Amino acid sequence: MNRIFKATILLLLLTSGVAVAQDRPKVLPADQEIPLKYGAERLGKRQDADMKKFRDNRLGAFIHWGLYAIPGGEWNGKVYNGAAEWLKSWAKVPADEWLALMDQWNPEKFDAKAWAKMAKQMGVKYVKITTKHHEGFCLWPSKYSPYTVAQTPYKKDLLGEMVKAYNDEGIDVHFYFSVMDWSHPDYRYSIKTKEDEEAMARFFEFTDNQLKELATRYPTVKDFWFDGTWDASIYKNGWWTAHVEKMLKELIPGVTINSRLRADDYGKRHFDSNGHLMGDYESGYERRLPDPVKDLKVTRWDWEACMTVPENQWGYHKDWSLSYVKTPLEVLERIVHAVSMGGNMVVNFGPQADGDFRPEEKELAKFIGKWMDKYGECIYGCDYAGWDKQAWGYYTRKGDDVYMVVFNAPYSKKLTVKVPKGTKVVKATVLNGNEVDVVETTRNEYNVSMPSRDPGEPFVIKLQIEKDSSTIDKYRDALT
Ligand code: H76
Repeated sequence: MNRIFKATILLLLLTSGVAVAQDRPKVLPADQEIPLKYGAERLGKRQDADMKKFRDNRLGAFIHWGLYAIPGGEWNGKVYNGAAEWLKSWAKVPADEWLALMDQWNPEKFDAKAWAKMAKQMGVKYVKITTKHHEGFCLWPSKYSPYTVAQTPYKKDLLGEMVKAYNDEGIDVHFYFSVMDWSHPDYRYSIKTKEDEEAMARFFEFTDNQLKELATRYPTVKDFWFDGTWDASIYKNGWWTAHVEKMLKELIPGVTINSRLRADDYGKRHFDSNGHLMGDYESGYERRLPDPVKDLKVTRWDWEACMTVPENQWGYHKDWSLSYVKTPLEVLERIVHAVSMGGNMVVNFGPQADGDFRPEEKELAKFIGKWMDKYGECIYGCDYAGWDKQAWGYYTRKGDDVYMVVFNAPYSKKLTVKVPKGTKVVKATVLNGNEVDVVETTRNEYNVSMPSRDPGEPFVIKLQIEKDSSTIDKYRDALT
């Protein structure tokens, strides 16, 4: 009986797939580590100024813009519910037919300055732009591909316009780049023959050229975020992923690279065979947040999550009624939740083919911006606080300032705060508001009074703390 029960539980765990956080490799004791040529280049977080900036930015926007915005999820009269940027694959459209969409690429309403203004108003500190998604269409006039914006009626360098406009607003630009390229005849999913090997060698050279081109044409780029790196042809060539990281870091000092690019000598992705993160930050959290225990316990590294607003639409899809669409408040909660666990959050936008944003996205950007304007202090430059999570919401922290971000106001109007031993709360102030009462109820526990606020808006209370010399400031598991 017991055995059957255990087997059932195991089966449930195994089959629940995505719901179970991916297992982290164990970090081996140093003397048991396997020597690797293409493993992690460093242990622990990068602490240089560029990485700090990446981390302090905390809130970013994703822009998924390419030919897929034209059909918007519909092909030959049929609407596909799958991700719009994958429509070529869902509807089995041959590459030449798909790439013929280039003749229709002419975003007349595109206004880089207006886009940058929108991002600025939303409070994002960086924007990740799809320079080239899986379809292969390049938003810059790449001299290595016939499928670029230069060969469309629009003609101009869209990427260049964006980089300039965002940078002019003080917003960092990150490049999304899909290695997998459906437009390129030399791309292989796996290597089975000598011919495949030769084709893939040419493909790597082509990709290197495009990356060098991006890095030299747009030297203010701060980050490369690689995608489409999950095929055997790439992860079995870990040397190439290590080479790309090195090449970009030589071309752009300080640039950051996501873990998704990387594979080691044995084809291990993200984390090498010794359990160490490759690249500068973990980028496995797509449409989900890390599990604070399973994912973040082993060691602490930088990470960035990204999320769609509907369930799974990155590129523009004409029908958002086909899946649940997160409310602006839900999006906000995920941003705060990410920062409370020590990560960054990137919110996705899929602009229309005409260069405008759909009304839902404009509204979302406004909502987030309004809140960030008032309460951004608890997001930018903030980190995991190391205090036990309470049901009212999330803590973030900047040095000795601890922020309570209250999403669920309790009926009692008292917000419980449990502090680590040796820590005292000496003052509580509502951000943009008044001081509120703090009463010590029992050892290491306080009640913070709720201010009277608009119940529809999460608010923030800043706690000033004092620590005695016995306090050891160490990270604890962020049980959320
Ligand atoms: C799967 C996949 C891709 N990764 C996301 C960030 C989107 O670009 C999606 O198409």
